[in-house]
Amino acid sequence: MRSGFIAVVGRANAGKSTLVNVLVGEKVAIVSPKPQTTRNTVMGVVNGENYQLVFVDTPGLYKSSTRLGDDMQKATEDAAKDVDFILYVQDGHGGISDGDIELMKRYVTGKIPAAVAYTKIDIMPKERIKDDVQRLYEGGVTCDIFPVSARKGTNISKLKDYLVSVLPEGERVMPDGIVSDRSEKFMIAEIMREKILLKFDDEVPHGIAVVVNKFERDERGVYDINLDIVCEKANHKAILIGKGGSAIKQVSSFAREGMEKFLGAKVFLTTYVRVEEDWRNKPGLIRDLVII
Ligand SMILES: Nc1nc2c(ncn2[C@@H]2O[C@H](COP(=O)(O)OP(=O)(O)OP(=O)(O)O)[C@@H](O)[C@H]2O)c(=O)[nH]1
Ligand SMILES: [Mg+2]
Repeated sequence: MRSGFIAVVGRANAGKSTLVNVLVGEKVAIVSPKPQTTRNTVMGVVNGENYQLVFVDTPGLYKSSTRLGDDMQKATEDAAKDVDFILYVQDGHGGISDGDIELMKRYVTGKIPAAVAYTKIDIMPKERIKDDVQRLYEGGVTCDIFPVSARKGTNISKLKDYLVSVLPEGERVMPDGIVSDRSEKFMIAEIMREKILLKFDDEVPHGIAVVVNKFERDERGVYDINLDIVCEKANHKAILIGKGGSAIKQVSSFAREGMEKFLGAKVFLTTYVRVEEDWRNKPGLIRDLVII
């Protein structure tokens, strides 16, 4: 039996959460085309007959400009300290800079065994893959490198088999039947945030937090969910609500569909938008609005 924790780290928007979801075979983390989508570490568990992989998805690495951003960076650093293996995710399609190589080497140190998943190969010229891998090795990256596509599933089972083979011998570290360490309520808030990230542009989605006030299931199996969408500026509130409430109505309906899919049941959703000025720089509010 092999089992252990694998921290999945890399730059913001590299494709970490998408890769974790496809490796786990279930959606445990939200995904969006915008950087800084993931704010919390999220575990995704894969059970096999003679193995258990526990992935720890993390907030992406970036130069933060808020207190929340600093906390997220610390959460990633901490998560990468106490694991059996580090899977560093590099966006192949985005091209590799010297800065990428330096950052990668901070996690691929030899202290904790590591590998690189070089992802998004479905949207880049195949000829570049070999050159980039060569560049990483020449730049001093000393671990195995796996070109993959999470979207198309390319090399995913090869990567999974490899991860099983590098984990230590030992019993399961998580109880059977658990796919994530996060609650349904947490995922509901995240699904709302995901749809806001997808629908709104610029700085609006980055200043959003979602707080679930009510999460109840009635005797017919219908979920009654009430949540607050917290934004950091009055003009963001106006954008979120839209003309005559059209924007919030549309995004809520989109989110409700996502929640129904996730819960496998009907959802009755009510939402309320409120402002907490500059909350991303206020530790008390960060604690209340984001569980890091
Ligand atoms: N074409 C393609 N797109 C991908 C692939 N993996 C991820 N993406 C896209 O890349 C974007 C970012 O994906 P995420 O999984 O949210 O990235 P992340 O690294 O978790 O981002 P943060 O949580 O912000 O750090 C999304 O638009 C994904 O759909 C892939 O293998 N191929
Ligand atoms: Mg993510």
